[in-house]
Amino acid sequence: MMTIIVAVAVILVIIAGSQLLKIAELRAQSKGELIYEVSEKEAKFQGILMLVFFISFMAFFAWQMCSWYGLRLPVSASVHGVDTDWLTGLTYIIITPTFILTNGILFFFCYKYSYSSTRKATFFSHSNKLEAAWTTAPALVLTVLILYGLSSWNAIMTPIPDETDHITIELTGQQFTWTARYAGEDKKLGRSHVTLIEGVNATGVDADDENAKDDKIVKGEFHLPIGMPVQFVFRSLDVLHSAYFPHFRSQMNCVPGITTQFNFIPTITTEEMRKITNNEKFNYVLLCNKICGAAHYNMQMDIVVESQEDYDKWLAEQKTFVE
Ligand SMILES: [Cu+2]
Repeated sequence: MMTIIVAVAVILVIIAGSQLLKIAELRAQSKGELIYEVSEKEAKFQGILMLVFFISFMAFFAWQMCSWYGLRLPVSASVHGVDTDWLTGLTYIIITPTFILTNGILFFFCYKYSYSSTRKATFFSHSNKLEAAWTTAPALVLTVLILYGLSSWNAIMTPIPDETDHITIELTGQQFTWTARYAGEDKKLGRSHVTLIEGVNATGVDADDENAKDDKIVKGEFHLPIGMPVQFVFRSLDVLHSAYFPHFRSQMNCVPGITTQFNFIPTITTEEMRKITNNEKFNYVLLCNKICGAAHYNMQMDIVVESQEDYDKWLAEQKTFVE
């Protein structure tokens, strides 16, 4: 009943409003006023509002840059990350002035060329020169950015060949934890399948596979030796997760049923990064960057980057999958 009353009231208000408008129109017409014409004064006022909006928006932009600049990530701790940061910086150097200039002109013209009864607009339909200029310039800039981006992408997405010295780590995501598996001496991860998940074998490693015998499974935190290429392989046991390494500028989806991969070379140890960030408690982290459920925010694992010596010592303490 209440709904019907509200609906009727809304309809009545609309009808009353339209009747009032009609009365106003009739009154204006009877006085000989041009009711649909925007006056110069109104147009100028709109133009000033446009300028005020643009200036406030730019002030807000500047304020954000100043007050949040310090919240950026520290210097990249991987080889390719330096390239990625450089590319991001270059992109900002190109798009920031372009954005300010084009929008500045747009809003200023709204003000400067607001309606005037004494001025007639120029009719300008086409210019091949202008078309060519504004097609070529962005095309050139984008080609440079994309080619540079592709070369960085290929560097981390091409699997490390067997003959290159490296370590292989498999990261398995499941609600809401990560498990790391080191490939061991043979540098080959043993087979694994979800159907083999049972009891302590939480990621379904095939114990009968020769390659699996020296695999080491690690929870809580995992270690990386500095300067060593690390081949990562990703799996998921339930839903989509995303392995995000903010300090190494890397991220890859973990997809149920398939493996994904990338590699990077860590360049700064945890100790060094603590000095750089002036934060004794600093730790590299692996985060989940796909909202995967209620405790998604807590799905993380610490990463320790250390010297080869310390890494070897740590790895020797870890148990192999098959004792
Ligand atoms: Cu997740």
